[in-house]
Amino acid sequence: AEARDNFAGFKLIKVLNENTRNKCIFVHGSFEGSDDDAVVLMEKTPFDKQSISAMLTSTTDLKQVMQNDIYGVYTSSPPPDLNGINTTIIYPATDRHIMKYSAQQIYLINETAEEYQEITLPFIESQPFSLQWVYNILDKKAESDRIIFEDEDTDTGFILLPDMKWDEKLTENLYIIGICHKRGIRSLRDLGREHLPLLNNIAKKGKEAICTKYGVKENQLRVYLHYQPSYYHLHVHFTHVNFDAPGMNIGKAHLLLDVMENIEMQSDYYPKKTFTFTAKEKDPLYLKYKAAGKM
Ligand code: M7G
Repeated sequence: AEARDNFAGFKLIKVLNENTRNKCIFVHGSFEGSDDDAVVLMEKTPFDKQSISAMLTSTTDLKQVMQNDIYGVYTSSPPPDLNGINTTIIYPATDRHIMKYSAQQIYLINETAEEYQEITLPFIESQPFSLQWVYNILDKKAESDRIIFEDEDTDTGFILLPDMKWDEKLTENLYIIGICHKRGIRSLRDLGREHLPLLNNIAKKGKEAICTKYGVKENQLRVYLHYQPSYYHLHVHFTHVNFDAPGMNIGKAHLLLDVMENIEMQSDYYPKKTFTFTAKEKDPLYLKYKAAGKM
């Protein structure tokens, strides 16, 4: 898909979700002249300590809302370059994308090893989300200019680059992903002793590269995997400890060091474990558990 200069021809279909605290909104729409769906994710950017003095000047217009004694309330309009909105356009979007970004009731699923084999694995093999973007990164067909670090080894190698959710402006909300070169490791569920060199490598070299490039300390990085992930090609999340990153909740985030230690103690820990994770009510995986009489 090619880059756009503006939202000309965009038709809003529905606001999927909105969060006033995180200051983000997710919408479903379409572009004129096409039947394809679009999902647009918008998030107001955090304040940047470095540019705050440039914002507190005559370039920022103030409009008074009220004045009471010493208390003046205004709406202010800083220049757009100091007051941006991070925007992700997913186009063409599938029904799964619309579902992923919709507000819905969530439920907990307990997944035993047997249920993984009987229910979850067939679901994963039906390719819930395309891995094309992952292969584009690994094959240097997209985002190659954004690569922070690469280890090319086919067994233990990986590519480190900024997550789509991070605009790279502030280290306080640093979000980086490490994607392994080896194909076929779907998730945490597949990991065993044979993957320890890979996990070790990602933990060690990933942290080193991030600390060198962004000047953060090793003990300021949260390093973890998601279960369930959205994309079933093994990848590791690196986020700044000060950042309340989405997807850090109990049941979803598993610290990489804990994962490595559990595997060291018992190689088939993850293939055998019962996982508990959340799923949305319209999530096909939740519907499969429901259809199997498990919910
Ligand atoms: P996940 O645990 O599989 O999914 O992580 P979830 O956290 O979205 O539920 C995948 C990670 O990859 C997420 O943090 C996404 O923001 C990130 N990501 C997804 N896509 C499609 C891209 C992409 O095209 N480029 C980059 N750099 N990151 C992406």
